[in-house]
Amino acid sequence: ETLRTDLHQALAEGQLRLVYQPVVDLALHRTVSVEALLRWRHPVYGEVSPAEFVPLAEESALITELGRWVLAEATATVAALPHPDLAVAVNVSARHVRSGELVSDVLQALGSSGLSASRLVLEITESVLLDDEHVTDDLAALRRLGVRIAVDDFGTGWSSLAYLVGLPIDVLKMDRQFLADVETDPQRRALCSSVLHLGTSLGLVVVVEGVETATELQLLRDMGHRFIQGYLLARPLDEAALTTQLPGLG
Ligand code: G
Ligand code: G
Ligand code: MN
Ligand code: NA
Repeated sequence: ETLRTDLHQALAEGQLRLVYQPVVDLALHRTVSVEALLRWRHPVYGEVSPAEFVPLAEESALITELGRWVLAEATATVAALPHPDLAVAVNVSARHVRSGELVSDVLQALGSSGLSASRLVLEITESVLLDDEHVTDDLAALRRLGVRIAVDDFGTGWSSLAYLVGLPIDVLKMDRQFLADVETDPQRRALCSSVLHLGTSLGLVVVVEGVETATELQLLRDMGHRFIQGYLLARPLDEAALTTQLPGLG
């Protein structure tokens, strides 16, 4: 409860920052985008995880304010880098997507930063896509501007892929769960490979998240998979490290 009050202050007093985790293209051997991830150093409690404070912010309109700050900060930071093709992915909370203010907030961030729309990816969770038409209309409008839409924390089922057909999306981010047991279980491996190929053949960019071991990486390479993110390749980097430590870029 006190944490939520403190969060208002955190925004005002600059206690929040973003770190950026690379997404690597295995075919081109380079970083193609970075995912912006929120960090909060609380003056008393120290580092508080967004897994803890984002849900608190989501209970009120504070999440929209937080989302605007993240959009502004991430677009400005990446626009200022000496990497003209690097994209940035921003996590957008369900409540912000549903607020009806996302399109204008994105336009504002792009306008202020000078970042081209094609370099911005918005990560949303799949449940938001099943909402009403207002949400899909807004997402379609963002795509017409050139912004890409990613489905975050995507699961493993064929059925869920089927209902995504026709929705205004560009990227699938496979949850780390998707890699569970692929090293040891041939059936899990076959499922993983099939879903990756199906997603790709539907015209989507598929990113596998949470790649932690060299064996997982090799399996994904053997499947012909291209886009991965995870501690094995790079941890989230602070802004200063972005100019020097991007795999295959700096
Ligand atoms: O970075 P980390 O693994 O601690 O993130 C934990 C959770 O918080 C993840 O679900 C992630 O998507 C979410 N998260 C991180 N940064 C942001 C952000 O800027 N906005 C929103 N809405 N969620 C975020
Ligand atoms: O929900 P979302 O996918 O946005 O959350 C991303 C979260 O995953 C962040 O908190 C980030 O710190 C975390 N993360 C990034 N790479 C790895 C990894 O290789 N393993 C694990 N366990 N978590 C990771
Ligand atoms: Mn994400
Ligand atoms: Na995810």
